[in-house]
Amino acid sequence: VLKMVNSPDIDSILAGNRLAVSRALSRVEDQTEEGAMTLSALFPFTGKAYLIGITGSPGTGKSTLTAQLARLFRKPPFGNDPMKVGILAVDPTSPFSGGAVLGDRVRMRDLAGDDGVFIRSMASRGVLGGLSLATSAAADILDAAGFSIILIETVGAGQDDVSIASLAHTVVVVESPDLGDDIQAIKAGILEIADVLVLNKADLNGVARAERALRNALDLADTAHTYYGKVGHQEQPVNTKTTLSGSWLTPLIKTVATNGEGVQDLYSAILDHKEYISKNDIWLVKSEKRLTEEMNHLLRDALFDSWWGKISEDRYQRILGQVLRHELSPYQAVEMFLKQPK
Ligand SMILES: Nc1nc2c(ncn2[C@@H]2O[C@H](COP(=O)(O)OP(=O)(O)O)[C@@H](O)[C@H]2O)c(=O)[nH]1
Ligand SMILES: [Mg+2]
Repeated sequence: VLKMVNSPDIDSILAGNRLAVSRALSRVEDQTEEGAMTLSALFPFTGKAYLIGITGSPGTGKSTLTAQLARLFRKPPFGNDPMKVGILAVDPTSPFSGGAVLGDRVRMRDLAGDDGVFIRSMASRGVLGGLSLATSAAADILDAAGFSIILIETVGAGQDDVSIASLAHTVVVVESPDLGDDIQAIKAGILEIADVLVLNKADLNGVARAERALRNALDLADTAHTYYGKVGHQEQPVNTKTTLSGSWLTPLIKTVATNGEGVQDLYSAILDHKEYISKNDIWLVKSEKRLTEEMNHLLRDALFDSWWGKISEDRYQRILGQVLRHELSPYQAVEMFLKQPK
């Protein structure tokens, strides 16, 4: 049976009260029991928001692009009642007092005055798995508070990529030509999770070379697609967004986030992907997969905690000693712990 949190609190969050939202975000970030209760009370009101992941190496221009996209989502065609936009900046490499966060704040300063925009930096507080759960929880709170577009900026860092792929409906992978000789996505294999691929900093030298490398990689991944942005080319945009069999083709969009060039194309490509996943029931499949993974993750943690608590320190040390002396294999040790914890 769930203990209920203060219901005026829940009502304030549902009404979009910024202070209440902010407090709830802190609670889930600190992974308190109150945070878990808040999430449970809000859960029936979640599942409506469109989650867009913006991922890529540090310095590729994710924050600048995110701010530009937020501005577009706040404009018509959504008319007099533009959608509310939540921004979650997740950076496990930089503590909250770090320069990157400050930089992001400055870049997003003009958005900060907009009541329909909520910006939150989430810094690392422990393990990566914990951070991805906290990000998912933060997205749920913003969702319940009526933010229908949620932009999640994450640094491409191994495990984190995978979790953004299962959290977001649409994943935008950002590259730039100034990262050295190799394009990062090809090395790290993050092209696989890209629904939309962006080559930002299209104003810099080396953009043609980077573009060729990315197109080759897309070709190899059998998702070749020429969906040209408007920056620096003469070719006509090709409007084929899917293969003949109907699967999504990852477009490559060139942008200059600092002056907004190509950002409208990026925005259109994101909305195309949204339409594609909505039409093909992929939206539903993704949402179900996310919830399944989340429940399994919590279940694993809870089972671990409860078993760990049952094993006596004495017995643990004794069996560990036997393993270290090669008298027991680690497999046998685990079997013994499970059969008889004390
Ligand atoms: N020349 C150029 N610089 C850019 C562009 N986009 C971002 N930057 C700059 O690159 C730096 C890193 O940008 P930021 O958005 O913080 O990257 P993030 O680390 O991926 O979030 C900043 O100094 C930006 O002003 C671009 O399109 N062209
Ligand atoms: Mg950033």
